[in-house]
Amino acid sequence: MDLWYTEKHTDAAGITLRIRKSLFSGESEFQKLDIVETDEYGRMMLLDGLVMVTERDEFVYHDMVTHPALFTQPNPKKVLVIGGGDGGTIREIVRHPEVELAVLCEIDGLVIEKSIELLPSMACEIGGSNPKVKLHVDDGIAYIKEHRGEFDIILVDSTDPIGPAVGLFEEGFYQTVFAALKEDGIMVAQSESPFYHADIQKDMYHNLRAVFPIVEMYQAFIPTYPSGLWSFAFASKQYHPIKDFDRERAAQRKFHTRYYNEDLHLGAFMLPTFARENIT
Ligand code: AG3
Repeated sequence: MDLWYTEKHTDAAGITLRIRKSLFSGESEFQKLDIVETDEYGRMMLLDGLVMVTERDEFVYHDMVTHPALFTQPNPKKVLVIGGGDGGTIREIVRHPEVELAVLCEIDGLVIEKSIELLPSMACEIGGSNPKVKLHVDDGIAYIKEHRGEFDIILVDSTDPIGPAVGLFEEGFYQTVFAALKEDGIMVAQSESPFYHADIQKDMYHNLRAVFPIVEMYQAFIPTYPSGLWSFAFASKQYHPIKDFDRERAAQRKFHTRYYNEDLHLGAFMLPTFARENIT
C-alpha cells in the first residue's frame, strides 16, 4: 500500500510526498509535531501539518537564513536564533569562527527533544557538547525583552504566521528585536513565499520598515515549501547586504556551503518584478 502526505498550499494546490513510515507523532501545548520518513526527501518534520524541514533540502534554508547576515556583519560574535528548534540554523552559525555565543530560543521543548533524537544531521550542535551554544526553551518575545543591546545578529527561524508564530510578524516584535540588537545589528527573518503569500509579505515588510532603516528581501529555492520560491527579510541598523558585503571574506570561508556562495549572496537580492511589487 502507498501512503502519501499532502500539504495544501492553497485550496487547490499543494505538495504530495510518499511516506515510508511515521517516526513520531505527538502534540505539545503549542502544536502538533510529526516526524516521518519520506522516499524522496529523507526524514521530514511537520508542525501542525506544515512541512518545516526535510533532510534533503534543509541545506538551502539553513545556508540562506544564516550566511548572508553573518558575512555582511564584519565581526559577528553573539547570535540569537528565535524558533529553529530543529537546530539547523545553529549548526550553520557555529561554523563561523568569529562566533563566540549562539543562543537558541525555541518556545517548544518537544521540537528540540525530538530533533535531537530523530534529526541528528540538523540537531548535531544543540545536543549538548558545544560550549558556544546555549539553549532556552522560552517565548522569544519574552526572552529578547530581557536582553537589550546584546546581539550582533538575530535570526527569526519561525513557522508561518499562524499559531505560535503570529506575534513574530508584528511591528511590536520588530521593535523589541531592534532593541535587543547592538547599534550595528542585523535581523534576518524567513518571509514566506513571494508567489503565494503576497499579502503576508506586504504587511511584514511594512512593519519592518517602520522599525529598521535598511530592509531588503532575498530569495532561495526550497522545493518542499509552498511554490518552491521562498524568501527572507534582511533588516539592518547600519550594514547594507550588498554595499557592505565583504565578498573576499565570504569567498575565503573555510567551510563548504552547498547553496550559499559569494556570487549567490548578491544574486539572491535581485528580485523578479512580482516579488518586488509585493513589498513596494
Ligand atoms: N521554518 C519555515 C517553515 C515555513 C514553511 N511553511 C510551510 N510549509 N507552509 C523552517 C524551520 C527550519 N529551521
